[in-house]
Amino acid sequence: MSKELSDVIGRVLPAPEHHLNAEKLEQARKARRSFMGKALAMGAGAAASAAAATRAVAAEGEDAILKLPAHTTGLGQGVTTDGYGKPSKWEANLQRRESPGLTRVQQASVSFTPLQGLFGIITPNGLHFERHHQGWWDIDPSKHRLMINGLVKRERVFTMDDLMRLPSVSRIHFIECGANSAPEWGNVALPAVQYTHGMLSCCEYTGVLLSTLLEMCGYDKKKGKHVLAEGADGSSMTRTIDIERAMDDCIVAWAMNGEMLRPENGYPLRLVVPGIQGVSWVKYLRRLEVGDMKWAAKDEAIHYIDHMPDGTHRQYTGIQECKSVITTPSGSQTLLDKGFYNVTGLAWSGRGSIKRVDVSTDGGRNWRTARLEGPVLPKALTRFNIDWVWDGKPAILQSRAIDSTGYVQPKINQLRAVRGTRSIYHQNAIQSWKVAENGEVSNVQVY
Ligand SMILES: Nc1nc2c(c(=O)[nH]1)N[C@H]1C(S)=C(S)[C@@H](COP(=O)(O)O)O[C@H]1N2
Ligand SMILES: [Mo]
Repeated sequence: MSKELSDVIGRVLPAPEHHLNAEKLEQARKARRSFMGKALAMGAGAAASAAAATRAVAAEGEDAILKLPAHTTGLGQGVTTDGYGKPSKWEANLQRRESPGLTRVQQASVSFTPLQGLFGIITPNGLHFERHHQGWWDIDPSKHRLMINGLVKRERVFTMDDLMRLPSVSRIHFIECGANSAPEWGNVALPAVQYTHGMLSCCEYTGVLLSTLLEMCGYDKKKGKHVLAEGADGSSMTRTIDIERAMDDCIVAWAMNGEMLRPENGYPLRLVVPGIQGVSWVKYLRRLEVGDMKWAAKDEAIHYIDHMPDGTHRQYTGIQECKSVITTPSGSQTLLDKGFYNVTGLAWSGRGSIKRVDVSTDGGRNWRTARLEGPVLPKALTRFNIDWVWDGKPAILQSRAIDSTGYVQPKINQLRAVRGTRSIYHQNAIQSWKVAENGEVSNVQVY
């Protein structure tokens, strides 16, 4: 980083409900006001006053670097062998949360990933979003079975041990609930990216390719056109997958991010359907049936359909189209001073890999191309970063992703022109975050 850049670097105050209690938030705001006050009193120009504010922070910090706190002089704690390792206590507010925009019936059925607090592309297992149609279970793997039946030469029932002996693959893919960002259809401005986009996660999955299992069972290559996947929970979750997709990149997975699946995410077995909405990623997978027609199960005939402007319904619209969102700065965060910011976010496409991400800081009038951080993988989240110097004036931050098919992420009004406003699913429009003069970031729509 250049000297100039280090002089003007800004600070982001994380979203209050995620990291800080109200008292700390007020302290930080007061501190900000007093820095800005000092800087303005010096009568300096914008950059100079930001630099002065930054030096005020640095000067405060020097005291801390000169002191020797107990952790530099004492004996630290011994190794942690009592149970599963945990994050730092200072990170305790980074959690999955219930959305303020959803009413719960008996118990909450969705928890959202705190995208604003994550780095890179992998979602830690303890922060993976959850969506349960009928609650989750911790199923005994020694009793769990997977049956493959229908249009196959050899119907089979597998134990977990049988499955885990087979040739396995490990691949990184995103999972996004089809209803992610749904409130934006009706311009319900949820306050933070955790709630607007947090039904989205990305993990490395390990399991046996569905194609390996179908070949083993001798599926009917002439008549077998579809595969039905069924879960072992009370939701009767059944979903149809086309045979081409089933034979392409679907995984019958037992692990995520190097360890066995978490119970919330389908332990001990789930289907991974890369690029397709979360509902097809059947958890607690217990049966796969090869058939010659689509099943039109309840979760594909009544739910997970798109209401079109002409009154018709679209069915089997599983693909998650190209989409992106800026995760910092994002709604409910506060920019503490003018100056340099690393604007960062995520982009993904159910049809392939991300080719380019453009970022605008003026509501879509001007665009600059962001840096894509590697690895850029198909049907996986891609991290992007771009430099920005905030001049302290109101700004609107947006990102626009383009995938390997050339598809460009639409504006909300472009999407509404085709899809109307009564949909729930597949809302992939450009997200806008407004930065106010006082540094507060909020969710707005730009047409
Ligand atoms: N058996 C079963 N599979 C399921 C569900 C469920 O309720 N039961 N929910 C589906 C939905 S709608 C989504 S978005 C994803 C959520 O996966 P996650 O809870 O691991 O995030 O699982 C899908 N698979
Ligand atoms: Mo979902």
